[in-house]
Formats: sequence, C-alpha cells, structure tokens
Amino acid sequence: MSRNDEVADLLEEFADLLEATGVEYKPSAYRRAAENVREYPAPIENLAGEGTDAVAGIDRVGDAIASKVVEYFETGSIAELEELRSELPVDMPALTRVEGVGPKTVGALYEALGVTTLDELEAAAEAGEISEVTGFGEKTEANVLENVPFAREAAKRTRLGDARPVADAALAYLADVDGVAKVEVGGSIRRWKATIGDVDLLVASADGEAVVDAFVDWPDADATIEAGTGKASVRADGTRVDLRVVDVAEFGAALQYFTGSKEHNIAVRNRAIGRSLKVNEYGVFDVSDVDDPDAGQRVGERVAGETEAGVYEALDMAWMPPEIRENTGEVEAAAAETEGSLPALLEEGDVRGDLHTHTDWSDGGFTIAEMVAAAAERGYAFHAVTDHAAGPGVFGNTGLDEAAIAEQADAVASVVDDAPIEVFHGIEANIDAAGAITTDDATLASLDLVVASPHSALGQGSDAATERLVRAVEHPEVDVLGHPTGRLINSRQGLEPDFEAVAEAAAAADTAIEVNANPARLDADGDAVRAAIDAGATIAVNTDAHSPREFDNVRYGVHTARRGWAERADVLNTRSPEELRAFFG
Ligand code: DGT
Ligand code: CA
Ligand code: CA
Ligand code: ZN
Repeated sequence: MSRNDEVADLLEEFADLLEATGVEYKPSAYRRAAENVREYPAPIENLAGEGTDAVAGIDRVGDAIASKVVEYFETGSIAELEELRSELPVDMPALTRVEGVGPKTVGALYEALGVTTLDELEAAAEAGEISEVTGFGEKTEANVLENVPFAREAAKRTRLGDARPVADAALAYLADVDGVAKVEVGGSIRRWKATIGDVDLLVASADGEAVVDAFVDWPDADATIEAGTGKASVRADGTRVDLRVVDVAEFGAALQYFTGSKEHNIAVRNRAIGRSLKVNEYGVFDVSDVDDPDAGQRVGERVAGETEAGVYEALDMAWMPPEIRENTGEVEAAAAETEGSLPALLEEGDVRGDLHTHTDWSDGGFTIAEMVAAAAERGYAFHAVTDHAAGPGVFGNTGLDEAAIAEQADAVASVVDDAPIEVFHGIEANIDAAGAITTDDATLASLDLVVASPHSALGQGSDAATERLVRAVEHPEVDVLGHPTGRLINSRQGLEPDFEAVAEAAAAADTAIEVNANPARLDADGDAVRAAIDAGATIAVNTDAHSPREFDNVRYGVHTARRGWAERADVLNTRSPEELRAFFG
C-alpha cells in the first residue's frame, strides 16, 4: 500500500467516525480530501515534509486536514483521530459491511446498546433490542439478521483488487532476493478470482532458509504468522501471504498444484491414474514398474516437474491459462486432439478503449478533456464519456437531466476537435425497478451510445431481476448493460438474474453485457460471462473510471472476462472506432 493510500484510508476512517458521532458536513470534506490524496500523483510524504501549506495545495484538502496529515507524518498518529477511536471503539469496517448499516447507525447502536462487533450486532438483533432504539424499527432489525451472515463471510476473504497489489509487491521483492531462481503467484490470485482467501507465492531456490528469512523481513509484512523450513506465512495489508520454496526441478509441478483449483487438480490427477502416471506437487512420475505407487511422494521415474507446461504435456494435455482451471470443461478441452478446443483468451493488450467512464459533469473528479487525454496517453484508440443520468439510486444530484446532457454534448464536441482519438458521447442511464430507462428516448437517441445500469432496487427477487434486465437490454437505444447485478463485492449481494435469459435477449438485441472492471464490482462475473458468450452475446470490458488512475483497473476486467472464456472476438472494446459506431447503430 502506498503512503498516499495509507493516508487516504485514515481520512476515510476519520470521516466515518465523525459521521458516527453525528458531526455534519465535515465527513464529506474528509472523504473528498481522501479521494484526492489517493489520486495525488506524487508521494504525499514529500509534501508533508514541506509543511501544511504544501499539503493544502492538493485539490480539496483544506488547512485543517493538511495539518493532520503533517501531524501524522511527524508523530506517527493523529491525536484527534485517536480520541475518536477511543470514544467509539467499534469495528467500523466489519459493521458497515452489513448492507443498510452505515457509520450513523453504528454510532447510534454503540451509544444505545454498546454494540462494537458483528457478533454483538447480531445478538442485539436476535434479542429484539435494535427495534427498541429510537429511530430504528423492526425493518432495521430484520435487515441486520438477514445481512450479517454475508458480512461475516465477506470478512474472511479479500477482494482481488486489494490482494493483487500485495501479491505484485511480494513478487517484485522476492525476485530481487539472492538465490531466487524463479518466483510466481499461485492459488486464486493466479486464477484471478474476485475474492482471495490467501495469497500463494512459489519460489524456486536451492536455499530455502535464506529465502524464508528474506520473506519474513519483507518491509510490507506487518506480522509473521509462521516460518518453517522452506515455507512461511505473513500478514500484509490485512491479507495472509503464504510462501513455499521448492527445488528448481520441481517448480513446475508445484506451480501446477498450488495454482489449483482443487477441482481442476482432482480431474488432472484422475487422468494420470489411467495412464500409470502419478502427479503431485513434486512432479509427474511413471509408476508402471512400481509395486506400490503410494509408497512415497517421489516413487517411480520422474517424467516431468520443472515446468508447468511439461506437467500437462506428460499427461497429453495442452497448457491452459490459470483463469479457466475450475474443472468446467478445460481438462477435456486441453486433452482433446483438435486444434482450437481451448479458447484463445482475450489479452490486456487487445483492449483499445473504454466505453464507460465519468467526468466532473457527474461524480468523476476530472474534466472531459483530462479523461480523453489520459485515454490517448494510454494508447487507446477511442474513449466514451458516459456520465450518470439523473435517476433512482444515483448518488446525490450528480446525475444529468436531459437539458444537461444536451449541454454536455456541446462540451464533448468542443473536445472532439482537438482529440487525438475517437471520442464517443454517451450516458450511463438508469434501469428502474421495472426495467424502464429513466431518460427520455429522444435524448438517448441523440447520443453515440447508451450504457444502462441498475442503481436502485438491488434486493429484488430473481424473477423480477431477470425480467427487468431483459426489458432493459431490449430497449432499442441501449447498447451496453452496465454492471448487471449491481453487486459490491463483500458488501452487497446485488441482483441474481437468470443470466442465460438475459444473455439470450442481449444477443438478439445486439446489446453488449459489461464486465465492470472496478475491483469492488467485477460485474458481470466469470460465470455470467461464460453464459453470455455461450448465448452469443457480446462482452464489453469497461473500467467505469472516475479518474485516469482507474483506467489501470482494466486488468481486473480482462482477467474476469478470461475466467468466462472470453476471446478477442467476443469483446466490443477490441474493435475499431468504425466497427463500434456500426455496433451502436
Ligand atoms: P483461496 O485461497 O481460498 O482464495 O483459494 P486457493 O485456490 O488459493 O486455495 P488455497 O490457498 O487453499 O490452496 C492453493 C491451491 O493448492 C489450491 O488452489 C489447490 C491446491 N490445494 C490445496 N488444498 C488441496 C487439496 O486438498 N487437494 C488438491 N488437489 N489441491 C489442493
Ligand atoms: Ca490461496
Ligand atoms: Ca494458501
Ligand atoms: Zn458508471
């Protein structure tokens, strides 16, 4: 975690605690400051070293907040924050993970009932105590009871977007350690699952002890969980990181094994048994001349182990990308003789632009020109401006009404003249609970493209959700179905539609289904992408960027699409601006 992120997290915690104690206005000032500190392109500690004025030079960071940032770098803590923490000793992240429970509710329930943890919250709801508190009713209580289990599960797993940077940092660190011949991530991180139980790292080295010593000394490690011979676990940024050190000759076999998934490994092992081969984390062994293949881990003649491709080859299988190793047909596809039975998955470099982004016209932090310039800077061929339309569930009054959309069209047109890349003017319209689009058809028709997303009524039943999304994708002006379920990973379940039905309707209507690459969303997920592609629908991989920095999230979208077996031809963002215009119609 960068120090900018660290400071931004503190300011957000500050905001939550202030809000919980009933302070008005200040919390949003702290949140805005946090956002700009996070986005600030240079290390904030340099500014802090120059003093309060320098820090206050950051957009939307006032003197009061700037002086707290300086205090933090000078003393290691912020006195007022420490005071708030002791005044309100609650597990804020866990409690606010319960849908419908915000900092204000946490503050009120602490005040009235002394609730500090999820367990205490659940107990209070079960005892009927919450509905007795002024301002709360049975509805809040029922909501708590319904949503605590999801929040508890969520607490056990880290979002990919939080774990992946930890893994990347560990990889970079270990690659420079003496005696490390190879280093790779394995497990769910390598398969790019949306949530991660723990990060698995694998090193090839002859000196396991030295590598383990270096690993527990990793500056990002906050604590050592265990350290043994050739293996160790640490905690970094709240996530458990497991390291195993193996011999170079066994690295490929270990990588295959520890990449998983478990279900994939079982299918692979079963294939080996039929061929008098034994496959495990140490290698592939020919056991045809062995009396007891279970006599040890390395019995028989080693036929593979140094490389992962070699392991699959020994089993007459093609190597396949980790994202699809979930035993959902990839083992059979990799074993088939036919060329092309495995998908040629979408690559990050195939993406030529973003079709869902925001500017300061709605809730983004940057101008149209700044976002377009950043897209061009990345080497993109096109960029779509799709600010929020006004409608249900859109935060505050940041959404554009029809008049504002028309006004924005002129603003976009004036940027287009100087833009080095193709710029599309679109909108992120809202799908209401019944599936209607809440912006006038005439306005929608005037735009290059329409992304339509659900932002409200995200708890409705599965049948209603299916009907709603089918109706939306069939709307003649809608080009892309944005974040179809509205889920927020680890914090909101979102809609649970029948994806096959939605995908069939989308395919027939030529509406693309989005993989929203924001790591809080990853929506549609891999399974939904697979259903969409099977139904013949087109996929759009969009970041929903509210700042240039968020363009970097595209990798999470690409790898999520890969989990759904997406190939280049399935994905809208790989096409030329002319082809896109044709698709938008
Ligand atoms: P996670 O950490 O819960 O997000 O998921 P993974 O897939 O990273 O699982 P993890 O960390 O428990 O183990 C890493 C890999 O090791 C896993 O993907 C497959 C392999 N593995 C672990 N336990 C077993 C097992 O009991 N049988 C087999 N065949 N493989 C296993
Ligand atoms: Ca893992
Ligand atoms: Ca593990
Ligand atoms: Zn958006």
